[in-house]
Amino acid sequence: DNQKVTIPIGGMTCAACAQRIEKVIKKLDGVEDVSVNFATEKATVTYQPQQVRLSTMKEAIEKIGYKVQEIN
Ligand code: 9UX
Repeated sequence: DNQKVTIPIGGMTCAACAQRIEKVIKKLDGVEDVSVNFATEKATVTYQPQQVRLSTMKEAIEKIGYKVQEIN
């Protein structure tokens, strides 16, 4: 079954930042849906836990220059 997670993201300074992040997360195998909200500074991701790890998403976000806060 898929899982849904909310990832708090720091460092977004415009709405296009949210779109940049959506683009890199969407590219990961196992990610089914992603929505990044600039106003709330959160990404909501639906994914297959057997195919993609949270740490992989975190790395992808940090690689393009944003910060990931604590994930529960
Ligand atoms: Mo525009 Mo948001 O370069 O980083 S996408 S401020």
